[in-house]
Amino acid sequence: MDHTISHSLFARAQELIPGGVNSPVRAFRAVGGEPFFVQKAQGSHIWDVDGNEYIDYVGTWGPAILGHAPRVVLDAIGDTASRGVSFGIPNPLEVEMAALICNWVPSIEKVRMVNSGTEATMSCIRLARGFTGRDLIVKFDGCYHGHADSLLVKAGSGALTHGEPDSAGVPGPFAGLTITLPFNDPTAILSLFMAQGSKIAAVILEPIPANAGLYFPGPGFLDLLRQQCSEYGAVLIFDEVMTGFRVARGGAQELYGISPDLTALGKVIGGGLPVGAFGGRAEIMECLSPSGAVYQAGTLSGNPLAMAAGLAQLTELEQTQVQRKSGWVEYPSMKEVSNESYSLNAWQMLEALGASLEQGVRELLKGREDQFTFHRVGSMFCMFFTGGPVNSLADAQRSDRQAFARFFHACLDAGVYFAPSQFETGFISLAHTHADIDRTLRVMAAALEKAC
Ligand code: KE4
Repeated sequence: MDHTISHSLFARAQELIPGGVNSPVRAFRAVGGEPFFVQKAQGSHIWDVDGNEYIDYVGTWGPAILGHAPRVVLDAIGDTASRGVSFGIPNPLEVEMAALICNWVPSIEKVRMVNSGTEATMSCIRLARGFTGRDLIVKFDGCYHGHADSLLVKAGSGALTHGEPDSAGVPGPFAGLTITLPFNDPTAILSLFMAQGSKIAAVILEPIPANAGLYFPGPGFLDLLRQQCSEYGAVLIFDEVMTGFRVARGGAQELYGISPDLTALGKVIGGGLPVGAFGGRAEIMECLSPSGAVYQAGTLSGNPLAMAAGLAQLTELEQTQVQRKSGWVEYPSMKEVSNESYSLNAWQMLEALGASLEQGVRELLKGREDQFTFHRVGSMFCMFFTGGPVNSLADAQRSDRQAFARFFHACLDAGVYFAPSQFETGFISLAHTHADIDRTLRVMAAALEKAC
C-alpha cells in the first residue's frame, strides 16, 4: 500500500504535535511503523489520504456503533447547528439526553454531562470523595479510566504500551491515595476492605475490562465488590465509557445485574462528538455544585451538537429492527433455522455479527488454542497472542506483542484495520456486513500465517 501522503503529514505533525498525535495510542508505537491519516469514514469502512480503503474495527474507539457518519447523526448535527453551535445556557436537548440516560440505566437517578470519559471518571472520583469524606480510591491493574491524576496509576490502554504504567507528573503523595489491586482477586478485595474499608471513598472499575485487551469478571467478582462497598460505605463506580449502551441497552450493569452507585459514560452517547456523562444515586449526585459542595463544571458540557448527535444515535439504536426472512441462519452457532420471518433489535444484530466473527476466528485457531485466546462480548472482541486463561492484566501481558505487531500490519496491508495495540479491544458496528466479516476472516488467516 502506498502511504506517501500519510508519511509526509506525519513528518509535519511531529514538528507541531507531541509524537505527531493528539492521543498516544494513535502513534502506532505499540506495533511499529507510522499511522495513516484518514481522509473519509463511512459505515464500516475508512479511506486514508493515499486512497487506501480499510474495514474498520476501531470505530473511533467505540463511538461509531452505527458505523461512521450515519445519516441520522449527520442530519441531527446539521439541523441543530443551524440554530446555533453552543450556548453555555441550558437547552432542551440536555433534558432529553438526561431523561434517556436515566431511562436506559436504572441505577442512574441523576446525571451530568461532560466532554470526555476522563472528565466523567475524574468527576466520579471527586464526587465520591466529597460524598464520603474519605480519600482512598481503589482501582484495578490494567483498567483504564482516562488520564486524570488519581486514575493514571497502573492504567491500561496507551499507558500500558508506553512503559509508563504510572505516568510521570503524578505526585507520589497523590498516587499514594490510589490503591491498585489485581482484577478478579477476591482475596485481595476482602483483605483490603478488612484493613482499610472505613477509609475507602470509592472502588472504580471497568466491569468488563477492555483496555488491556478484553477479559471478564469471574463468577461473583462484581457481586463481592457490590457487597463490600455497601458494607463499608464506599462508592462503587462502574466505568462504562466503553461498555455503556454497547454490550446491552443498559450496559454491563444490565448484563451482570449489578447496580453501581455511580456510572461513567462516554463514546456511544456522543455519536462521535466529544461527550461524557456521569450519574447515579440522587443522594450522591446532589452533592454536586450548585446543589452541593463538590465543584464540577464545563463550558461545553451538554452542548447542543453533542446532545443532538448522541440522541440521534441512541434513538436509532433503540428503533433498529432488522427483518429476517424464513430460512435465514443468523449466525452459524444458531441452532434451529428459523422457518418464519423474525426481527432482531440492534443489540441482537451486534451479537449476531460478533458471533459470526467469533465462529470464523475459532475455526482459524483450531489446534492453536495454546497460542491464542479469543474473547468476545457482543460487538467487542480481542484476540490475545497467548494461550489462556486470560483473566487479568498479568495474564494479558503474557501475549507475544511482536507477533501481534506482525499480524496487525499484515491485516492493515490487506485492508483490515484493528486497534494498533494488543492491549485494546475491537468493535463491530451495525454497519458491518457479513461480507465484511467473511473478508476479514480471509485476511486474518493469511496474516496469521505470516505473523506466526
Ligand atoms: P476519553 O477521555 O478518552 O474520552 O475516555 C477515557 C476512557 C475512560 N474509560 C474507559 C473505559 C475508556 O476506554 C476510555 C478511553 N478509551 C481509549 C481506548 N482504549 C481511548 C483511545 C485513546 O486514548 O485515544
